[in-house]
Formats: sequence, C-alpha cells, structure tokens
Amino acid sequence: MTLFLFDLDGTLTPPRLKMTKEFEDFFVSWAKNKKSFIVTGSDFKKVTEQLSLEVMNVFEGIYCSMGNVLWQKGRFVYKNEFKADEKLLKMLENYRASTSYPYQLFDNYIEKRDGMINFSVLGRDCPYEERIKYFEFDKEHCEREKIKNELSETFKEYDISIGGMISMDITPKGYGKEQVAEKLRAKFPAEKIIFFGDKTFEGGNDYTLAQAVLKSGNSSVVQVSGPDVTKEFLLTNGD
Ligand code: M1P
Repeated sequence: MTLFLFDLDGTLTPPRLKMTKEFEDFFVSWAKNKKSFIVTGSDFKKVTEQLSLEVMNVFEGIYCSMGNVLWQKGRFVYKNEFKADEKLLKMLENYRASTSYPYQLFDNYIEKRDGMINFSVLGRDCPYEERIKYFEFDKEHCEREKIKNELSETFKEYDISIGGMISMDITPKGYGKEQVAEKLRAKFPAEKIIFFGDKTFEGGNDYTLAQAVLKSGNSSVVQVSGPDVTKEFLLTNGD
C-alpha cells in the first residue's frame, strides 16, 4: 500500500487558513482505505484551527513542529525537546529591531515550539491582511532569504528553512521534517511513498523531507502550488 505524506499550509489548505469545505469533502472520501500522514512546520494547535476532527482522523499520523511532535487519532505520541542558544535568540531580536519593513510589527515574533523555533520579523499575532502585506514586501526585498543565509552561516548546528508566508523554521540539524522519512521507512520498509509539498525546492521547508523521501527509494515527490493542484494530482494519479 502507498503511503501519502502531505505538507499542510499551501498543500492541503491555503497558508494558515481552514481547509475549504469543497476540499474537505473530496479529501475525506479520497482518503478512505489509504495511509496518509501530515508533516507540517506548524504546531498541533494550528492544525486543529485549520482541520476538522473528521479530516484529522483520516490521517494515520500528524507530525507537527517539523516532525518534532507526533499525534495519532487525537492521541499525543511523542515530542522532542529543544532549548535555543542565547546567541541565536539575541540575533533574532536584532533582526526584529533593525528590519527595514516600514509598517506595523506585531507580537509573538519568536515562537518557541516543541523541538524548534519559528521566527517572524513581522510577528505571528498579526491580522491576515498584514501577513499578505509582509509577504509582498518579502517577495520584493527577500528579507527572509537574507536572514536565513546569514543565520545558516553563523549557526552551522541549526537548519533554517522558509515555509509559509511570514516566517522561518529553525531546528537543530537533523531535526527538521526529514526525520519523518527515516521513521516511516523503519516502519514501512517496502511501501511506496509519495510526498506532496509546496516548498520542496532548496531552502524551502519541505526540501529536506523531499530529499530524504527520494533517498529512501520507491518514492516520489510532488511539488504543488496549492490545494487545487494537490487535488488534481490525487484525482488523476492518487491510486
Ligand atoms: O507549514 C508552513 C508554515 O506555516 C506557517 O508559516 P507562516 O506563518 O510563515 O505562513 C508556520 O506555522 C510555519 O512554521 C510553517 O512551517
């Protein structure tokens, strides 16, 4: 049986928004008798904001916080601990203080999650319109890319990847989404694996998982640009 792995934001739902009713109806019916998993950078609370109980229950496992937390059918299974370096936190504070972003900033800009940190210069407690405003600014000025590159140079012991619209995910090396491929391969040595993500390219937060899945053999990766493309693929090739 094929294992289907899905990123969440930008793959099954629009970034940080609820799954649409239309997609939900399609997906719940498609997922019957299939083995599906979510692998997201978000924490479990955000997943519960975006997915109904019915949808969450069709998954064999929901790997959150870049694979550092696992929930199965409403049951907490494990989490990895992580305490960030003071020097890293200080540098994040400096990026926030010195940004050239000309509009309002919001709270919760360093979000400590189990096993990782999510950093957003804008601040996670922003309204949706502000996140779009920052996203447009970032497309033009590549602020996240610059910060990511500088941090990666300074902190070789961390992996930094850009997911979503306003933030970046920071994990200890080897504790990004790629850890999920290893765990699933150990449990399902021969099954075909297909991974769907919207950021499977280098630097994106699906990249390391995409690479690990491909390396594990009998697998493929599908780069999507949103839930519609995911749906189209599942309708035409989804076994
Ligand atoms: O799942 C993708 C990303 O979704 C959110 O990103 P943003 O708020 O920047 O749109 C975050 O939860 C992030 O951790 C996650 O990787």
